[in-house]
Amino acid sequence: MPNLVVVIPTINEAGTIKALIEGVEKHQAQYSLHIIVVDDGSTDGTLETLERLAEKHGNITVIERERKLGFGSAIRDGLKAALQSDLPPDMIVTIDADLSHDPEQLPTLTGAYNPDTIVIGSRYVDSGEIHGWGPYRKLASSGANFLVRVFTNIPARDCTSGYRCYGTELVQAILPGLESTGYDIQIETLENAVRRGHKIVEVPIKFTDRHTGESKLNRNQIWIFLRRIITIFMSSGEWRRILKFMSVGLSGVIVTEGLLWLFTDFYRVHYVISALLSIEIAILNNFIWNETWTFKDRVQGSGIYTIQRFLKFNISRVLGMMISVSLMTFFTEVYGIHYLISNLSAVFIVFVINYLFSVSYIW
Ligand SMILES: Nc1nc2c(ncn2[C@@H]2O[C@H](COP(=O)(O)OP(=O)(O)OP(=O)(O)O)[C@@H](O)[C@H]2O)c(=O)[nH]1
Ligand SMILES: [Mg+2]
Repeated sequence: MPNLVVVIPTINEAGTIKALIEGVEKHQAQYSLHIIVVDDGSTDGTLETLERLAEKHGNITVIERERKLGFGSAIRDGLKAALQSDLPPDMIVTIDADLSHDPEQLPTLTGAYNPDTIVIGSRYVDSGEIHGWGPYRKLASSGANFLVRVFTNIPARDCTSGYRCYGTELVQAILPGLESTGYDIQIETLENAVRRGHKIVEVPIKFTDRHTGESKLNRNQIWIFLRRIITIFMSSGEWRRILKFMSVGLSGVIVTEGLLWLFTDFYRVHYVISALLSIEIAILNNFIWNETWTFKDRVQGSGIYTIQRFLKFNISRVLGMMISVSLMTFFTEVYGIHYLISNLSAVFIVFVINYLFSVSYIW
């Protein structure tokens, strides 16, 4: 039977903590189970409920902290305590206390366990579900994950999910380097793991919005999260990808101009045909460089998947050119901007769109 420690951060979760813990305890037959609750000064009866549950089950430790020290800090303290448990854990699961994460799905997460892996209970893989979120929460969550995808090298769809199963070796490796006190701990853990060559696996979960209790997620956390993305973007060298993408774009311009000259002046092809031919060859040139250099580490699948990526790339470039010409015409005709400046602005806008599209939908 594997040793499992379940870490639960809480502040005022009296409405759900009992059901959650009973739900976890149901799996007693499957694991040698230990539960660690990290509470930040609950005043609604959470602690009293926990006391009763601890007496009943005998495998619950409550770390009582006097005031709100932050979600990330609670997770770090929970992981640290898990490593120091009497029975050294094989794996450590983190789960929210508000029943958004279904304890029934614990075996789904631990089933994908590996000592050097983080298993994410994911809402954004096939069969993943979200119940009860309005459009604003959906947009905020997708937006956060989109930014992580674009600006970091974390290969996961649901980087903000807190339902996870960590291999113990992995926690031992990454814990000393963690510093987040807020919700940004979610991406800090993933980035640290990726940097050390550990793996990330996602399994589908059903996520349900909290029915009781108050959300602890405030606006301030959004800025802290964005700051963490920028820190990772700079420190992981992810910014180099943009420079690579830019140089590939420039190589495409050189290829187009060179071939245009060659076909038109040397082979006497009509310059419009030459242009079409050279543009298509330049697209192929750019694709090959991006596939084998810019996004080499993100390439998933070969053969038919490479062809699919090429088709997406090809279509996006043709659309990009059309947008570019339309924008240039618009800036020049409607705003009376000089056509060279219009062109430069259009090229810049399309470059940004192309990059975002490439990084999020192609590679
Ligand atoms: N100990 C501790 N626990 C926290 C802190 N902030 C949040 N939590 C707990 O962490 C879990 C996740 O917090 P939630 O408020 O549910 O955050 P969320 O799921 O992003 O937001 P909602 O959608 O409103 O539920 C819950 O169990 C909280 O009680 C904190 O500062 N300290
Ligand atoms: Mg919640």
